[in-house]
Amino acid sequence: MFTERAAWLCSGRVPEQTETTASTRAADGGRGTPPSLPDAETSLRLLETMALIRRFEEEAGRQYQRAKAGGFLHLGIGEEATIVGTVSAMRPDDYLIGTYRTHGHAIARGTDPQNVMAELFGRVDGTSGGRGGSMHVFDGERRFMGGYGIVGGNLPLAAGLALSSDYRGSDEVTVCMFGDGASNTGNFGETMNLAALWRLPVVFILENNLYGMGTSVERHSAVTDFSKKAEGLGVPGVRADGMDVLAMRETVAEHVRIAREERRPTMVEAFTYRYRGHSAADPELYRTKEEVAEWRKKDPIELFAARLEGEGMLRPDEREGMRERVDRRVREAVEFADNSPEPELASLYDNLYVVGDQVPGWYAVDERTPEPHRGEREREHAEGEVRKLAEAGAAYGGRAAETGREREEPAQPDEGPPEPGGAAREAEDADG
Ligand SMILES: Cc1ncc(C[n+]2csc(CCOP(=O)(O)OP(=O)(O)O)c2C)c(N)n1
Ligand SMILES: [Mg+2]
Repeated sequence: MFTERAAWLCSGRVPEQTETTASTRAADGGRGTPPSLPDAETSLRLLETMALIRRFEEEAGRQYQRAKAGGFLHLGIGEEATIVGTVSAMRPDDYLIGTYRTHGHAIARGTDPQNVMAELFGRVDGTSGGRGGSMHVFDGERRFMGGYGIVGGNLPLAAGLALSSDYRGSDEVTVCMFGDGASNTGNFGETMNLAALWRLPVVFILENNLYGMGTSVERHSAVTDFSKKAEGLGVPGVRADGMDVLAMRETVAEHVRIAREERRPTMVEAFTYRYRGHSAADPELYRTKEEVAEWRKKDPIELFAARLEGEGMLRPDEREGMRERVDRRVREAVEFADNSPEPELASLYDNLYVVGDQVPGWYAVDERTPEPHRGEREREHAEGEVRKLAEAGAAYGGRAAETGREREEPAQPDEGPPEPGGAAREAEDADG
C-alpha cells in the first residue's frame, strides 16, 4: 500500500516550517528557492564524497553477504546528502558523533575507506583496531567520535563533548546525529535539557528516515514533527530536505554558527530515507516496494549530478571519471582490508573496561576516578571522588547558565594545558 504520508514525503518538499527557529534563508531547508551552488571545486567534492559513500556501502553489503564483514551491518544508502551536507558545514576541529549507521559519516569526515573497510572485516588496520566492527567506527584524529550501538546513547556523550569544549574555552562545536527512533529514549530529554540549561555549543541532527527498525514514525512517536520535539526543553528546531546536499549544508552551517557564536543548542530534522533494510537481516515487511521506488526518484546523488550538469559544472566524461575513481578506491579498500591481519590473540584484553581484579594486570577506568589505574587497586580509590567531581561540574554549569556563559580566553601556549579540575575548583570557590 502506498500511503498518503509517503506521497507527501515524496513530493520533494518538506512540510511546513516550524516557527521556533532562527529565521534565516538556510532554515528554509530546501523549500522555495533552491540553495545556490557553491564554487565548482566544492560542488564536485560534495558529489564525489556522496558517490564514494554510496559505492562503499554497496560493497560493504556485498562483503557482508560473503561473510567477510561480520557482526551487524547497517547501511545508509539514500542518506548521503544528509551526511555529506552536514559534515561539509563543520570545521576540522569540531566534533561529530553518530549511531551504528556511520560508515559514511567517517568517510565524509576524511577517514580513509580502507580503514573503515578493515574495521568491518575485524582487522588490525580498522579504525578501532578491528574490535568494534561496523557499529563502532571511530576516528579521534578527525574528531569523529563514533559509532554507538545503543540507540540514543550518543546523545549524552555529545553533551559531554560540547561541555568539554566550553570548559576549555574553545569555540569548537559538537554535531550529534541520531535517528527518529532515538528521540523516544530518556537520553533524548535529559540531553536536550542539559544542553539548553548549560548553553552547550551543540547541533543535534535528527536523521528522520521514517522508521525505527520496522516501526514507522506514526507508530513510534506521539509527536511526528520532530523539529518541535525538544522545543519544550529549550532546544528549537527546523526541518530540512535531507535528500538535498546543499539544503543540508546551508541549514547546518547556520545552526553551527548559532552554536559557535550564540552558544545555543538547536536541532535540524533532516527528511531522508534509507533504500535498504534497517540492517542486513531485514525482510522489510513494513513498507512497500512502491514507497522505496518513489524515494529513489529523489536520489540525492542523481539529482545533484543533474543540477551540476545543467549548470555546466560537470561534463558526462567527468562524471564517468568520478565513477571510476570511487570504484577504484573501494576496490582498493577491500584488498587492503583482506590483507590486513587479524588482531593478535594476546591482545584480547587490551583497552578493555575491566572492573576490579577480574583480569589482573590490566588497567581499569571507572566512574569513581578520572584517571586509569591498575585493576587490582580498584577498591583502594576513594568513594568520595565521584561526588566531588559531580558537584564541581554542576557548579560550573550552573554558573555558566546564570552568566550567559562568559568564556575564558584559552591558555597561552607557554602556560601549558589547564590544570585538571582547575575551572571546576574555581567554580566551587565562587560558590562558597
Ligand atoms: C537502547 C536500545 N534499544 C533498542 C535497540 C535496538 N535497536 C537498534 S536500531 C533501533 C532503531 C532505531 O531507529 P532510529 O533511531 O530511527 O535510527 P535508524 O536505524 O533509523 O537510523 C533499535 C530499536 C538498541 N540498539 N538500543
Ligand atoms: Mg529512523
